[in-house]
Amino acid sequence: MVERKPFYSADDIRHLEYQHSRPGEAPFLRGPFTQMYRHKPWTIRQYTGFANAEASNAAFKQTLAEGGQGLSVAFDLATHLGFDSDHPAAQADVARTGVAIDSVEDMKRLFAGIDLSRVSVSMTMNGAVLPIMAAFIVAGEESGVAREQLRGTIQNDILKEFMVRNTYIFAPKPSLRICADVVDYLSHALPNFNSMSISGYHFQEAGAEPALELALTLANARAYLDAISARGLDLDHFCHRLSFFFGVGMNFFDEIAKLRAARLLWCEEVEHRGARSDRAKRMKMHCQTSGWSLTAQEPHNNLIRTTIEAMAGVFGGTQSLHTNAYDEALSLPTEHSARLARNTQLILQQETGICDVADPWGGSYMMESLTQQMADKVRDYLRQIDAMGGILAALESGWVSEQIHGQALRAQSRIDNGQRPIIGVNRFVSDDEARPPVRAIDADEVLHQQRQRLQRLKETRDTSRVEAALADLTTAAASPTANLLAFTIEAIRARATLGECTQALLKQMRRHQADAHYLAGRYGLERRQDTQWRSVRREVDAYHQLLGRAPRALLVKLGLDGHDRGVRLVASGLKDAGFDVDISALFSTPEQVQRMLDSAPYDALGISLLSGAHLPLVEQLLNTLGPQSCDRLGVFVGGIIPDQDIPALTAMGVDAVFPPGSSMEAIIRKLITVLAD
Ligand code: SCA
Ligand code: 5AD
Repeated sequence: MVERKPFYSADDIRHLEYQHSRPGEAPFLRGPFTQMYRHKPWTIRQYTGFANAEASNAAFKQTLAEGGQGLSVAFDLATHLGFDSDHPAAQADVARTGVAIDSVEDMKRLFAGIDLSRVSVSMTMNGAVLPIMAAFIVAGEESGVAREQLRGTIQNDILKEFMVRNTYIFAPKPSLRICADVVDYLSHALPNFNSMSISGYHFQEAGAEPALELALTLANARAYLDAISARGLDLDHFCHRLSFFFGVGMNFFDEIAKLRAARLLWCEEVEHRGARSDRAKRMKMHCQTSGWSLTAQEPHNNLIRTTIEAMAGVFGGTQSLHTNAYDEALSLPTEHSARLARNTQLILQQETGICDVADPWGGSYMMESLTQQMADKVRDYLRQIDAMGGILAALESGWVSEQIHGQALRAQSRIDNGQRPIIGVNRFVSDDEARPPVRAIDADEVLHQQRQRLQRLKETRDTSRVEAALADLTTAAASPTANLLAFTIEAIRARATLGECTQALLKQMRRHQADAHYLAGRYGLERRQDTQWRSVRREVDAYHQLLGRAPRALLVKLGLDGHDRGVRLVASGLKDAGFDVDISALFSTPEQVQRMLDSAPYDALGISLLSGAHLPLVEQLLNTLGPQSCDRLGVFVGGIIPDQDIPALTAMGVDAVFPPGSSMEAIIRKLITVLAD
């Protein structure tokens, strides 16, 4: 958190350089537009996608009918990682965390009956950006919308995937080339489409505090500017289509200050590189309220948290906003929870008067001072990153991961020891809370349909045309000057699938695999004075004595789920409590887990799953391991697991399930009880 004083006065802002600037004027600290929401309120843009194209299309139409003002597509994990729905590695994950898209036919179904020349569409896609962007362009083309009319945003921010979100396909270098190809192509062919949404949100979700979130976002943005400018593209030609994306958590004042500081720092950066037009210099952003800040306990409290976060986003001057649904920590939103989330924004826009004044916090002694402090803190981080040789070097050295994970550990230790209050979790806990209904997705049905559709597509297309287009794409991947988006569009138009395009590229660029890490020592250090923690440590010590060695746990990530904040926290907590701990790489298969288990005498197996695919994946794993291993091991599952799935997991042999919000001591105590049993 940025340092606070008990009160602020004119003395705190007298020296500030930008205090007399106006909204809509460089350096845009006070907002990108003069009139801000008076002229046009932010876009209500709710991230939506599940099951198949038809179901998501219906949800899009509903959102537009009920006050949504733009669309935002959530794709499933198979699509993110470049697998068609019939790929063996993707089976458990199809359709769960977003919509399954295999071909341009699916993309056309996704937008059927929606006028793409009028509604702007954001697509959160990074790994498989080429086939998805290509499918969108061809879908527009075939529904009669000219490229110049297509409006929207492609996330196309691969660097943060290597740092946190983990939906990469290729290694960083070829991935950067793909990003630049997309920006280059769109800047000429789709002048109204934002070619990147450079994201801080996922850093915050993974544990970064606001200043670190902003610093990493700007550091990545600099790397993109370097890569794109190296092609000779003029900043004034493409920069206004680089957009930004931030998370907004519960740290109300800092979040507003962060968004104001972000515009200031971006303007300075772009000016420094020689941009002339205001369009290039003004940062535009989307914000999303924090998923991490929401709790599985007393989920209705999340409506209140989201409202407060949404207000910070709006006071910070965002152009577009997603408000999370209150059942976030339980499953994907239901129709009802999605409606309430959207209404939160409609109420802010239409009932409160908040839109009447641009930058309402401008001139506040505290806010101006905090904005400056935030900017200074971020500049400090940027200097550190520069000193390491830039963000790619900082990433490779492990510094980025250590910073984020270190802050996540600190937050967790402060929640676990009660210093950071979370109502309903570590204060004022209720024992008779009602659990709301959650959305269930029939993933098996979607899987079946998608397979049939793929088969039909492959039967009816011109195979030789597809093969030729894919061969051209492979050749283009070997030639640094070819634009890969242009070649992918040809393949997609010929009805090549997303998986086939990815395969064609993989002939030249191998699939990237990262190692898994966690930090030891940090969590225990934060809690060393705390009696609760000491007593848990004593229990682990006693068990250690009994075994004659430290208890040993293997923590694994299965399927295509790349969310690893939870598994890394638990690994650090167990280690500091006295366990020996290993964690698997992401995307482990049951066979890989079996090999790891065979390599050392493990006592506990922890499985982390936030993707909704827990039932099939845990079943597959435990079947592969067989009853003997399962009986010998304590088996634990953590993540987003709806209550109604717990009996099925128990019947498979799972000893305990830990939902979001489980404290470290609750997890460790349960492990010891089960293992000692
Ligand atoms: C707007 N305009 C104004 C104005 N307000 N002009 C004058 N005065 C004002 N006050 C103009 C703009 O310049 C623009 O025109 C047009 O009106 C539309 O406004 P906009 O501000 O550009 O708004 P929008 O079209 O909504 O675009 C917002 C933004 C875009 C630029 C931020 O990139 C966007 O929509 N991003 C959304 C990203 C997103 O949804 N991501 C979801 C990630 P011109 O275009 O002519 O300038 S979900 C995720 O990643 C988390 C989950 C996960 O999976 O991990
Ligand atoms: N639909 C709606 N919201 C989603 N989120 C992730 N996937 C979806 C989806 N398919 C939201 C959750 C999560 C954040 C990253 O995005 O709020 O925390």
